[in-house]
Amino acid sequence: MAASLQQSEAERFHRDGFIVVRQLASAAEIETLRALVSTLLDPLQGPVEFEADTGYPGAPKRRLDEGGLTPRRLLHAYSRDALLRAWARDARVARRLTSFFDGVAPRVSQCHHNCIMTKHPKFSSLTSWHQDIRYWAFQRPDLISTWLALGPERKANGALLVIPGSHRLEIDALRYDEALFLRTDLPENQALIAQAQMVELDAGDMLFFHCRLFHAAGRNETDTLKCSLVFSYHDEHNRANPGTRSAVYPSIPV
Ligand SMILES: O=C(O)CCC(=O)C(=O)O
Repeated sequence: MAASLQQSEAERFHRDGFIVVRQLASAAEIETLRALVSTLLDPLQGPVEFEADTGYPGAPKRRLDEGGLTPRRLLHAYSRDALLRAWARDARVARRLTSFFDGVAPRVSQCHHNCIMTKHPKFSSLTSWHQDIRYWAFQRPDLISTWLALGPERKANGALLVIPGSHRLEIDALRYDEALFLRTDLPENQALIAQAQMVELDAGDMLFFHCRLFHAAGRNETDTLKCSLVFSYHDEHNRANPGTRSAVYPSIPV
């Protein structure tokens, strides 16, 4: 990739807090990944976060409620399969992350995201406005997640919404609810949310987004499963705080 293209991607990433790289993965690569996801879903292989575990609006309250055992995240993607490990450490991804981390080498976290997000028809809940960093503990709040679409992502199946530039905002603690989602009853939050932009993706597109970027997503209203492969990275100088859930498993150099 030309240095100037890499620089302009980095500039846009730093300005907006996200960037979409179209067709980073080929159709053949996506087909292989989708075949793997099918084997992980049937028969279902754990560990899995179920809809009932999310506590999100519209999710079944208990695992034994109708739809409660619908898989929402196939956890620990990195340790599930060599193909997923290869994706976490893919050179096309690593090169961009290094550039977004101002030349410092990335490490993939095994503690955060590190999953295949699945959004099933019928029993998918929506995700309210939040920043991923809210439950993560690192020396610096400067991590980047990659979101590889394994199929189309549109409004109808719960595509992500982002607020461009929101990773640079300092938000008063009173503007969050107890679970650290943005309170939607406050006019100042409503004005912020009005700036949201939908991130429509096709299979093979990759979204890179900063851990302070506000984002949300809707339900899957279609009759087709949506799935995406998601990893989070920090630079090798930015360590997880000892004793926190961010430090439970070591990060892996990419
Ligand atoms: O697909 C979704 O519902 C969004 C998931 C999300 O934002 C997250 O896991 O941080």
